[in-house]
Amino acid sequence: MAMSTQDKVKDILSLFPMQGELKGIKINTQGHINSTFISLFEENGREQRYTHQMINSSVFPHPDQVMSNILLVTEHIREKVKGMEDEDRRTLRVIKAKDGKPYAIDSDGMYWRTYTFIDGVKSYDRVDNEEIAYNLGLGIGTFQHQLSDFDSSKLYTVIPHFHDMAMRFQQLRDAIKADSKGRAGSVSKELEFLFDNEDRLSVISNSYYKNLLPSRVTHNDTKINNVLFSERTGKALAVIDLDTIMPGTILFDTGDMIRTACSTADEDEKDTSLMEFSIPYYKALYEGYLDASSSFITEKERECIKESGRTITAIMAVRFLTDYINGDTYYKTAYPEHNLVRTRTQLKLIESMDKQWEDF
Ligand code: ADP
Ligand code: GN1
Ligand code: MG
Repeated sequence: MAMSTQDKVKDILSLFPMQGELKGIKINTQGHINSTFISLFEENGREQRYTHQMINSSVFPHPDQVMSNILLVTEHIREKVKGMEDEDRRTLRVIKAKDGKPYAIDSDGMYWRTYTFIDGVKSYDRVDNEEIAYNLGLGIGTFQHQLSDFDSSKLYTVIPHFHDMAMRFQQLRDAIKADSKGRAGSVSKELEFLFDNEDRLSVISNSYYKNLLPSRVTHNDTKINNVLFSERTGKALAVIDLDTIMPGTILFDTGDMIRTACSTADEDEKDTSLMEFSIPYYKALYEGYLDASSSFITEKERECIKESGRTITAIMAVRFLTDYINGDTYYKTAYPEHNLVRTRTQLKLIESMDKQWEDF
């Protein structure tokens, strides 16, 4: 009988140097890409939790390069937060395997990594008050600031053209052409909107890939649940999910935080009438972001922040729809229409931004 992933976690634990007795393993289902587990160990009455992740090898064909990037970036941030309160919890800490590598490989050839679990935090899938939005903006701006003197030539480009809208539209066209699940015909309304608006939704992405915007170290996946907030202070403590750290424009990061923090419904809310763009959340987020970033961003970057939210929301719509048409091969899904539901919330969010564009 095939081994369950849960059993595999237990197996893989023996390759890492955790001390004490294993008290339990829980699954975390928040992310769409990796498989995440939390273990609890007890040693001499002291409890310690760890995060173990099986890296998705179809998304990241070179997990060793992903881990090289993560080690460099977390070490850089750790230096920056030395001496600060909660310094141990302000970035991920990679626990190397017993053989000294930042990952271990299981019997199926899958790569696993271990981090210390960051305790005493809250994580959100969306914002429900302006303070959270402000703190998210401040947190992402601070993260970018911490990395503003990092030499980006040290980073591997683990997913080339990750936020390249031209490539994403091409992937959508390829999916429609293949139509491997016969789904393309049922999404003509969504396709029509995207193709009708392709040019205007591609402006920021095209500008970056034509070298018209500064290239900086970019997280590339700054959705709100990739930021952990201190339970005690409410401030952003650590920006996690560092898999996609690569050179990019900081507008990709402002864009994804706007997409996920200025929306009034979840990314997979089925009732799209609940999805609106929230101007109060945007204002709070923008203020927090500028409080941390105004010293290093250019005027042109600042002017593009508003548009960056629409750009990244559109990129997600294209990617979710492409995956729906392809038969859900990229994102984790809980039911057959999941990627279509996600597409529709993103399109509704764009519509709501468009409607209120002059007001924020
Ligand atoms: P994915 O790439 O699948 O999104 P993430 O790295 O974002 O995976 O992890 C999924 C979730 O697990 C996060 O949203 C967060 O809630 C939790 N998580 C991951 N690593 C840690 C950690 N070191 N400490 C606390 N929570 C974590
Ligand atoms: C994925 O890994 P996760 O769930 O934090 C995806 C992001 C998308 C996001 C949409 C490597 O992020 O690009 O914005 O889903 N990550 C990757 O929710 O593709
Ligand atoms: Mg994540």
